[in-house]
Amino acid sequence: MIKLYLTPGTRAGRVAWLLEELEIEYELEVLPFTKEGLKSSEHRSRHALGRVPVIEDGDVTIFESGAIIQYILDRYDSKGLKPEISSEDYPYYLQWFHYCEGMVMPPMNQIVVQTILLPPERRDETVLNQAMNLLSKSLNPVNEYLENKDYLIGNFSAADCMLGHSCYMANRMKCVNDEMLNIKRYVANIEERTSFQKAIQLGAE
Ligand SMILES: N[C@@H](CCC(=O)N[C@@H](CS)C(=O)NCC(=O)O)C(=O)O
Repeated sequence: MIKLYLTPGTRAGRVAWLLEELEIEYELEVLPFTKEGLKSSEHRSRHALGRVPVIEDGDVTIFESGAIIQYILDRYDSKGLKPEISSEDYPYYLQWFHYCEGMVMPPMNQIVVQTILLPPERRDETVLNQAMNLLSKSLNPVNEYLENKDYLIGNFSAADCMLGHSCYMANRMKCVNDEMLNIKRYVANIEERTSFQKAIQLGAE
């Protein structure tokens, strides 16, 4: 059985969300967002940087949310959450799947560092403003693409577990401005999904 190492409120929610959508049974280990929780030698043996998500599946231990999601889709029944390679949707599925960690998360990471992780005396407003600006620019093409769409690809796909989760987080951090109506609507669609609700509540009880 897959074992998922998850810290509440993090990217690990993407993997939990996919597992819930696919109705795959999994074991959960919740690690607190603390030095003891993530930087223990035990967790560093799974991920050298002491980060989440990580999954174990038999002899396999794998990290990186995107890689984990692809792995699960390829090794388990993907239930149509990944378009066929020959389909018209496939290139755009790949594009948005990777746009998440490639373009949206770098400024988001910086915003988290500058607003939460650094002690107030080490925060830099210029760096924060640059990151906010870059995040907004990175979200613009997503907002445009979502015009007249409920989800990125078809009725729902694993690209939503990646980029949709980032849009949800950006919105929670008040980084989606009021003009990005399509992203606001998209996040509302995501929030209605039972699997998403379950995934983001994990470890919070
Ligand atoms: N690109 C990685 C990023 C992993 C990552 O940075 N995870 C964060 C949580 S969202 C983490 O574990 N942070 C702990 C730390 O920075 O010490 C992925 O997509 O899995």
